[in-house]
Amino acid sequence: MDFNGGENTGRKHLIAGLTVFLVALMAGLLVPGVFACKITGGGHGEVEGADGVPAGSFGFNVMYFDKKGGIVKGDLEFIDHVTGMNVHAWDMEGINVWEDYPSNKPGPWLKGEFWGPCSIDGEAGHSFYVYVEDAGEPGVADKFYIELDTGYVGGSMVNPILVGNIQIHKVN
Ligand SMILES: [Ca+2]
Repeated sequence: MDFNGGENTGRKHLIAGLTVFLVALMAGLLVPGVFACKITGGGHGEVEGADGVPAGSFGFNVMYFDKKGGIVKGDLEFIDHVTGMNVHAWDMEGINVWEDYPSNKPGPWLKGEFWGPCSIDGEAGHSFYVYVEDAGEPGVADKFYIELDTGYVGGSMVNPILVGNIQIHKVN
């Protein structure tokens, strides 16, 4: 019998389990009584001039955990494929997540927003605001809306995204 080998395997499993736990802890999903939220999404929304074709691609991952100083972290990439404009944000300023229509079944839907500084076509010093809705899986009724300090608006607060999914997690 190779007791050392068995011990190493057990240790590897323990380390793997601890890693999963720590990642979940960092995401704030295993701590009741502590407010935490996380919004992730990827897909295509509508943009002006695209005539309903999926032409506004977005990808983001934003989270907040009220321990550890309560810092909002995440990044966002948005590309308008009609104009070629590229928006990039890696320094989040704020995030909100709330439930709407709590009596609706199979709801509730979760809604969220996040904002911060961004670059537009590589030019720093801009800012963005994003509003999203998670209406379940798959993301056929989810919504994505982005507004920039330049006055640009992409996606929609009314019409669902054309491709993709938004996921909102909230713990408190
Ligand atoms: Ca969804």
